Amino acid sequence: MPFAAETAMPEPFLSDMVRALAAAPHSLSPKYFYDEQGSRLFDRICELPEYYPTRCEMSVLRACAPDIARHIGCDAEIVEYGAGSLHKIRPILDALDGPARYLPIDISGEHLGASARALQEAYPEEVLVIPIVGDYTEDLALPACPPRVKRRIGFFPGSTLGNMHPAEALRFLRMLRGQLRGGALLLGVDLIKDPAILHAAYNDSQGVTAAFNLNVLARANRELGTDFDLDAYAHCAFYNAPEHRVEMHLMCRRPQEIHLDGRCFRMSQGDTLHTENSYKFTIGGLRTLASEAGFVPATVWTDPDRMFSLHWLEA
Ligand code: AVI
Repeated sequence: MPFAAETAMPEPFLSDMVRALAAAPHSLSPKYFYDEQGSRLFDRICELPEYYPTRCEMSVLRACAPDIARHIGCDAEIVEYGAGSLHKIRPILDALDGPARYLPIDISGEHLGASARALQEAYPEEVLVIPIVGDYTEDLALPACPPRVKRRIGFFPGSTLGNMHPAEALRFLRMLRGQLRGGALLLGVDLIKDPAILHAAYNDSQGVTAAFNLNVLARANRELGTDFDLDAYAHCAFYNAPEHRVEMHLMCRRPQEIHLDGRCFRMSQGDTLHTENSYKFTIGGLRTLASEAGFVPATVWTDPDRMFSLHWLEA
């Protein structure tokens, strides 16, 4: 769950949706995918045969855990940004040699609390779990490290960085560097590959990604009282090669009138609502971006087919 359901703080869904409908081209932040229903659909996406990123990243984490654990060392504090269900930290905790503090940050307090309790029970000696409810994209004040903690290590898996525009990604990485100075960031990003593989990953045969995309309109109908006709929109996802990104849109199949907040908006046949960018990286490109943000790029781990990469960036 990359951007978690907003149980902790309200977001300006109404004003962002008004803006998206009023201005052409129409575009909305992907953070609005992740209400309860959207988060469930995203969990299903991660299990799909065509959606390789989660599987490939987990395989790298498992295979390289001993080396990653050596980089982390003992008496470290690990901060996971947008931690969700706390699955990806487990291979690392299994390999760590010595106690650690683990601070998962997520905006969905209830889900985070339950996941943190389960993790603490599974690793009673190895780790102290300190969940932090908040929006990790904001510069949160993290609790001070106790004296025995040697370094703070950030963990940002899942290629969620790819859902940010490059300027936003740079700003975000700069903020992380400030929080992690003297430590490091373990960052997972998806790599550029055969467009056919990318196309299949975002156009799965079971239609789960289509349902995930369309759910943002269903969510608007539920929460904002809009009257989107879901049958009038088609899921549309394609690789934009010059921009190195998969784009997701909802394409209007016939002219629509949408009512929101006392206003009426029109969409014509063929108009789209741009709902997500998923940038793909080269290893060199990511290292350049990280350097611009003030990190010193070091070790890179990938799967044998170089589908996905994990980067150790000294802060
Ligand atoms: C969360 N994020 C990295 C996913 C991605 O691949 O960009 C979200 C997603 N969108 C469609 N499928 C998965």
